[in-house]
Amino acid sequence: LQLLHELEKGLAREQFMLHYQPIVDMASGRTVKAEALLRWEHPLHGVLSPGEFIPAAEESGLIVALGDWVFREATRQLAEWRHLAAPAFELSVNVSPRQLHASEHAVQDWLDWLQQLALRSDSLTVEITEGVLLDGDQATGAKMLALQGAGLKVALDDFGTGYSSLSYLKRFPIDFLKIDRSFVSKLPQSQEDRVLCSAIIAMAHQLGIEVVAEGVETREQHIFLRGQGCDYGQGYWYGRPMNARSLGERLQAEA
Ligand code: G
Ligand code: G
Ligand code: MN
Ligand code: NA
Repeated sequence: LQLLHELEKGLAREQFMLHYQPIVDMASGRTVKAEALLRWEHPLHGVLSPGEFIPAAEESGLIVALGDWVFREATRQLAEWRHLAAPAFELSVNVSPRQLHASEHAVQDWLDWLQQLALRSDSLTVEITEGVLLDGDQATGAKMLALQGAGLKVALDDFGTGYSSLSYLKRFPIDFLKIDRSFVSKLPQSQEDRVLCSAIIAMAHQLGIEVVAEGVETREQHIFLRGQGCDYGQGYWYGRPMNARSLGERLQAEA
């Protein structure tokens, strides 16, 4: 209850901010996208990460307002970067199950907002985790399809860690899958993880899905994954999550 009150106050007082982690095109090495990651600059407790407050926001329903804020802030920033530095740059935002389920008009509201910003809907990717549809929730699935129908892209986050990764690929026209970092961290030494990553990449490509490797921390991991044809990399090797200004400078330097 206390936390819920704090969350409401934090939203009203603009204590939330987005950090952006670069996503690099493996073949060219260029920063072609970023994932927006939510932070709460709490006046007493310092910077809080999503794991510390998203569950409470979901339970209370405040996730809808918070998610709308994330969407608007990320797209406003994206429009600025596309205008100033990188006309083809793209962003990913994370969307939680509860948010999709509860947001009555979100899809149309978001499309209107993109139009106001003169942003193409395919410049934005919505990242969902497998949990989203595990509920067997028809309404949530329908919302995802509506987002895709409107031209937004969908990424399946943390791929390989849930029960239903594969059936997901069958039921939804996924654009990207993000290999969970638990499959990447022991590359290239682990023979099992080499096999799993190669197989995931090959399977995705045959289904017309592009692949993002998460948690790439070393040059050797980058080289191995690039050699397997992985499309994009994200992780400390390319860059940590950073504030908007730092990412803007990076985009300008690469332009
Ligand atoms: O950056 P960090 O390691 O703290 O992120 C942890 C997790 O929080 C990520 O896996 C991500 O899925 C989730 N997350 C980050 N930003 C958001 C957001 O804006 N909304 C939701 N629902 N989840 C987020
Ligand atoms: O679940 P999701 O992929 O949305 O979470 C992204 C989270 O992973 C972010 O909180 C980010 O801080 C973290 N992260 C990003 N790159 C790396 C990395 O190279 N290594 C590790 N250990 N964590 C990372
Ligand atoms: Mn994510
Ligand atoms: Na992930």
